[in-house]
Amino acid sequence: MTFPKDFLWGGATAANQCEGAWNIDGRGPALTDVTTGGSKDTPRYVTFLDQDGRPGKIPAHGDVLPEGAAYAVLEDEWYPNHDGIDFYHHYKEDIALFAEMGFKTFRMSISWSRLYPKGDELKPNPKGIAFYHRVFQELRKYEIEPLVTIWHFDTPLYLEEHYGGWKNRELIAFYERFAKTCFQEFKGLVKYWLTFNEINNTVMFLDLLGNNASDEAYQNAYQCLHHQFVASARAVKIGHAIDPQNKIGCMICGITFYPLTPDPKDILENRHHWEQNIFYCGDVQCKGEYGSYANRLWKAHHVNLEISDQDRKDLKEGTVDLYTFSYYMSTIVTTHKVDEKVGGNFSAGAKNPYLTYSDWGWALDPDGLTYYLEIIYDRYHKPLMVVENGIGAFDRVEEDGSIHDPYRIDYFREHIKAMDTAIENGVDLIGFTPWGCIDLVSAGTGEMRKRYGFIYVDKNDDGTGTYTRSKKDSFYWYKDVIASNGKKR
Ligand code: P53
Repeated sequence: MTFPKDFLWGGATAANQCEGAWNIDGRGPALTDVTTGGSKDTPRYVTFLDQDGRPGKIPAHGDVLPEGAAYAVLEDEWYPNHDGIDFYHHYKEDIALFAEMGFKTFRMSISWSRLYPKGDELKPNPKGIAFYHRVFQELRKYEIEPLVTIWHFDTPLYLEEHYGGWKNRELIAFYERFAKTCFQEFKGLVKYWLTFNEINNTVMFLDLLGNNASDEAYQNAYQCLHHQFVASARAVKIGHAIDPQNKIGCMICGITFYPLTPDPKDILENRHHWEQNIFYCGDVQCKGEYGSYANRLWKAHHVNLEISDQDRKDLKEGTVDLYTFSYYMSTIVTTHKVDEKVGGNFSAGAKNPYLTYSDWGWALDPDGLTYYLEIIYDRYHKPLMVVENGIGAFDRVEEDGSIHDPYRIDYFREHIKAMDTAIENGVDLIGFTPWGCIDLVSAGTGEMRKRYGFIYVDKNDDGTGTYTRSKKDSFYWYKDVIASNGKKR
């Protein structure tokens, strides 16, 4: 038996992908509310009206709005995040189902624009606060420990439009106010916090999307990241001051990188990928300063960062208590010409002949999880948590309503084994919250049919569906896993 006695088994969600109720009870719009649905092969778009009032759209990742345009919800477009799976009105039922599976913890996020509809107000929206109070009380009823992400891809739209988003240093102060409100309001109800979801995506996606981003794009991405690092560090300090019981973590999109060949050039290139995409953020958030290689990364794209002395002090004083990460796949790095490429969203690059791939082109690689856990634990010696993991798949509902998802059970069985191995090898792993424990809107593609849940939600990509929840085979399987503390799997 390797899993510690009080291991935090649970599941994970994010506000913008499950709550819905996008314009109810005073909530303001977030960027995700002007983002359309897409698919594996078609991107999601962000929609706007141009300066002459004509509708238009740009791909959701990387591009900037044309001069004079304003974000807008357009009549003929589909915005899956508007309704999500309507967790806003179903949270009691959903939490009861989590409790039935035996969840010890539930990862969720707080929608910034539900608390601060525009983002720059001085006082929060009481109806927003009240909603999260109800959710946390409900969790407490079942003794489920909340694990709360403060920012999960959902900066208020107003801050994007009127301040230019995270490029602008002013966002640090707005985020700080938002985070402080969370720590104060939910003191005693929440102990585990994550400051920024997959903070490393900002830079990593420039590479993963594979369309040779400009130096300007890198400049912006690194500057945004720096502001988020400072915001995160300041939030950690505030969180600890408000309640010394608080455990606050970073959250990194964990991808395991492998070199394609033994060519030393590939080995070096691979190491540089780890630095740019994985260590860069972890080092700042866990060690409180930029890694020795940071100058090299900046130079490669002629990046010039504004970092003040106060920033450096904040980073040093605001290091995190835990390192948490998502893990879905590994990927291959090479300096050589690639013959066979992986197709799919966020999975450019060479195909790994030793692995199989999900329907969305993500490499299925449990050993990569062991590898990641061991490398990271050795680097930081902080408790780790796998706060996302899972397989997005097409599920079929049988005539009698049952849903057989052996592929999901197989996936988790192997990944739990991989965690078991890492613990055996000395890693301090304290929790596991599989992604989309209840089906929700995909972040990458905006689809419903890319399902992750143990719980099926009757909601479809054409907008139809009753929002009825039902249990998949994996629901009963995961319940046994938790009850046996990982032994029965
Ligand atoms: P979806 C890309 C690559 C790895 C993780 O992703 C990613 C993404 C962004 O799509 O995001 C995380 O829904 C993220 C969640 C997201 C989940 O992975 O594209 O933290 O919000 O839903 C799964 O299949």
